[in-house]
Amino acid sequence: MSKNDNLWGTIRTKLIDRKQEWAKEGRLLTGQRGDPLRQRLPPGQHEVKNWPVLDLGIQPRLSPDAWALQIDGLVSAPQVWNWALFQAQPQQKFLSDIHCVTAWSRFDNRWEGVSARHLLGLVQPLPQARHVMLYSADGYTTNLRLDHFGAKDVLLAHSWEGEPLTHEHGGPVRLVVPKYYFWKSAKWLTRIEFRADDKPGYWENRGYHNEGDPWNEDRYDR
Ligand SMILES: Nc1nc2c(c(=O)[nH]1)N[C@H]1C(S)=C(S)[C@@H](COP(=O)(O)O)O[C@H]1N2
Ligand SMILES: [Mo]
Repeated sequence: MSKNDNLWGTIRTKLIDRKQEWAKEGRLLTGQRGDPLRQRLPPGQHEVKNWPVLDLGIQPRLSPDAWALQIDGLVSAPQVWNWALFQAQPQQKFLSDIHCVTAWSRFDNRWEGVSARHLLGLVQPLPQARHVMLYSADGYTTNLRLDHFGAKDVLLAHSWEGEPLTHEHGGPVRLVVPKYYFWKSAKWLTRIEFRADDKPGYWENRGYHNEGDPWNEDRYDR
């Protein structure tokens, strides 16, 4: 390991520690509820025009050829999509806002990809399936309720603002779940597992809320 790797390792650990501290302290909590029909910004959020990069500091560089998505667990028709199969699915363009739990929001992001609704129609979850676990190439995981995953605005995105997603932002394919804090939107998505029981993911295991609705200010597990 080089000196730089060690330095980066230390910075990364500090960032993760700080986010865990925020959860313990309840940082940024306003105690208010928001109304998405009357406001654009959920409580405690501010708007940014740039697009910050947030992750665990490991940013896999996956070429589309090296990427595949496994869809398995409690489904009638498990799938493995390589890039060609993924591209062969119906493509959709969605517009949505990002709300990150570290308090920035970014409005009107133009995404393109394959909708979660389309995926659900193909794989047909079994009646026992109630939750999904998302797995990423950097070792990250996050959990969603099946009905939250199946909302009509959820997208497996490969493009943002008309350009392929950069690797920093989770390319070749990331999930976008607009109604929940952005930590639910797994970057470098490689597996979707359908489950009967719920299981916390990376941040859900470290003091963050299990569902993460920004309008309820579901920042932390408290
Ligand atoms: N695979 C993976 N996905 C991830 C993360 C991560 O560390 N690894 N971080 C999450 C968090 S906390 C946020 S805020 C968003 C950030 O996405 P961005 O870097 O494109 O803004 O990705 C989410 N998805
Ligand atoms: Mo985040």
